[in-house]
Amino acid sequence: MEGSSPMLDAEAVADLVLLDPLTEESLVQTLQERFRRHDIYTYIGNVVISVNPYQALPLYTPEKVEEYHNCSFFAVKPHIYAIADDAYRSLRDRDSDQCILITGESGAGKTEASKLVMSYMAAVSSKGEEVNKVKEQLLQSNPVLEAFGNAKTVRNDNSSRFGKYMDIEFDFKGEPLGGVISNYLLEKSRIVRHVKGERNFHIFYQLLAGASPQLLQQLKLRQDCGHYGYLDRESSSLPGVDDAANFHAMQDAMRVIGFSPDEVTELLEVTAVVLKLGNIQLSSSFQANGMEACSITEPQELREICELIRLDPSMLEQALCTRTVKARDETVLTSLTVPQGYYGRDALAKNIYSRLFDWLVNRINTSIQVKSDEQRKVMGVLDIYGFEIFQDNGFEQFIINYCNEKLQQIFILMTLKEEQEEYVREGIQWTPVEFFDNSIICNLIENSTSGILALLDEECLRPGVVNEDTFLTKLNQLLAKHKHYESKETQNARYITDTSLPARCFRIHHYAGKVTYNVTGFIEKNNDLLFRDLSQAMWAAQHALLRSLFPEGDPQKASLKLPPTAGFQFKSSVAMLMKNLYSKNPNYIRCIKPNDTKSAMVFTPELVLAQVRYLGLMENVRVRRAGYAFRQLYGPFLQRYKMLNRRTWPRWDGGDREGTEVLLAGLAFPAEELAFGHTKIFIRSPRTLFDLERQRQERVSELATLIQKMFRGWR
Ligand code: AOV
Ligand code: MG
Repeated sequence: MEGSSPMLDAEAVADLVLLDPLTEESLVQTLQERFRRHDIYTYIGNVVISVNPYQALPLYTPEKVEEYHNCSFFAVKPHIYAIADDAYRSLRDRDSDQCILITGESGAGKTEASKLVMSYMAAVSSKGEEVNKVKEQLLQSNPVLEAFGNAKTVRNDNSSRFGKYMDIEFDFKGEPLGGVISNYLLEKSRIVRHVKGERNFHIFYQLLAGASPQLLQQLKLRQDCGHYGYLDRESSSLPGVDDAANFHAMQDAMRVIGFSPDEVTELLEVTAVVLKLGNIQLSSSFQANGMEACSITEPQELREICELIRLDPSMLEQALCTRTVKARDETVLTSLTVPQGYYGRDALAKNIYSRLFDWLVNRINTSIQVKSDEQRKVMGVLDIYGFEIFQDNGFEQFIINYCNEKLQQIFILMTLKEEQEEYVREGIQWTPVEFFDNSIICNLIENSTSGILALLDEECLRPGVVNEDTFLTKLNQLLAKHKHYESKETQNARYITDTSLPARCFRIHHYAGKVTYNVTGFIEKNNDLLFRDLSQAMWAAQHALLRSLFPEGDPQKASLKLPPTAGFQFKSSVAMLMKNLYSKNPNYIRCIKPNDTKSAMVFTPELVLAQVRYLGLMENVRVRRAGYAFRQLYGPFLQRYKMLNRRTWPRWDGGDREGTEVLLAGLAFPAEELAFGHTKIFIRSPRTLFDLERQRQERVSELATLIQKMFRGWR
């Protein structure tokens, strides 16, 4: 421990708990100064903040792995490996299940962080043929899921369009046995529509660029992206991304995971069908009875799709252009209008793809699941979309932000719980901490009778004319008094300074800021309905995989019960996730994106400040140092500072705790600044610690001068 401590550089403290004074400004400045020095990692206690460097830094070499493996958390610079190592050792040696929660906005580095954590654990756990196979399978799930679940967006060239939680399971020796992946709400609207400059999911471009001519022929595809209505010629290729190479890597990964060649073929056939559905063109014609009807103008694409899925083309044609309506005992075939036909076609494409994605996750799980029933310990890794505030926010943002609200809740509660437990363990008096409890906002959204999701479901089920306006009116009636709810209507009733709220919108005051949601599309997206004729047609296909995706298409099983809504499903899976996380010891990685241009070395303070707020970092620091900002085991503490007291320097022969007491008694700090726990010394304010450090520096130079003088004397 020579020279300055990696923790205690006053200009750029490595642990923000030691920030003095603590302001949003000083916090951002510290991150900026550290970023300038390529120190992209910073702590808040045992939380890691990671600022995306947008360049390859030499931080992840095998030597770095060695450096962090088995070292003490606070003896080395902050690093994602340090938290991974700490979590891994707690799991292995203290038998405590862990979870690693990675949050941050789009492009902040969550997915990269999750991969770094996984590869670190693979590197430090033991090696053996069987274990290596498991590790390979776990790691190779990434390229497969990224091919199907990631896409280029304006914010991130490799943006995850789904939430992912992975449990990695270990045996008692700390060797990985397998895992389970859960996925949350894939952004399936991307299949049929994407913003200019963005792309559809990677897999389509990879397939067209990387498949051999034979494979393309087998899938009845053309290599040209521009041929496909769901793709976009202009942004078909990305600088620095080799879609063809990624396709081959993805195929290799599937092989490692254990997909059979037939399974891969079936998977790609269904993928091709989705792409081809986008090329089905409809036009209107008039029936004999004078009614408008919709018909398919390009039968070639339809025929090819039906060859791929082994279905009678007339059946698919009928399902795309008409709808069976049951009236009493009669069934009547009514013709769809052209917009209805396109709506059905797109809904079908979205449904096939999102169900295919679920199938893919399940299929990977079948390979990586632990087969034996031995005792296991679990490390969960959560890589989910961060808080989003756009110009226009819809149902997707509402759902994503709800999830983040829940994660913030669990974050505050668990950090507090952990603090409290440490104080009890150390025998130190715990004084309750004031903090903002966001359960009031969670409740506004998820309460089972009066929450926004429940009211939306109610509206979706109500017979008669339902539309978003009646939904909004209902929200306004029932939530007018809620402190965190606002809309044009309710604004009149209360004194609100900001009256910029547009029509058809409501606003929620989230912990991270105010977000205005436009209700357009809420009902349709929540219902997520597929015409029954279409699911029945899919079920009738002889393609085993496709057919298995549409069990409700079986006419025998046809029930009138509506499937659960998208909101309801999401709420249930979030509740399950929270329960799972609560049962584990949390470790946090909070990612920050330093600029909007994906540039190396550019740090835009205003952008970072906004994220510091979204992530609730100030609240985090406050909770962390509500009692004592700094704590350290007696041994290392005494070692570092013993030179400040003649009774403890150069040697102290007693115990570490007594030594620390003697040392500090000689320094005359106010009594309330210090607390002596069973194994650790606690220091209340950062100032006291810096004072100690300054005195130590002075003493070090004093001693150095002394030694120099002695040298001169000898010469
Ligand atoms: P995200 O997961 O947080 O966004 P990613 O992990 O995909 O963000 O990171 C975005 C890009 O930033 C990567 O593709 C890398 O180019 C770069 N990057 C991230 N972390 C590092 C690092 N540690 N070192 C070097 N480059 C890095 V999203 O999934 O869009 O919410 O939805
Ligand atoms: Mg991601």
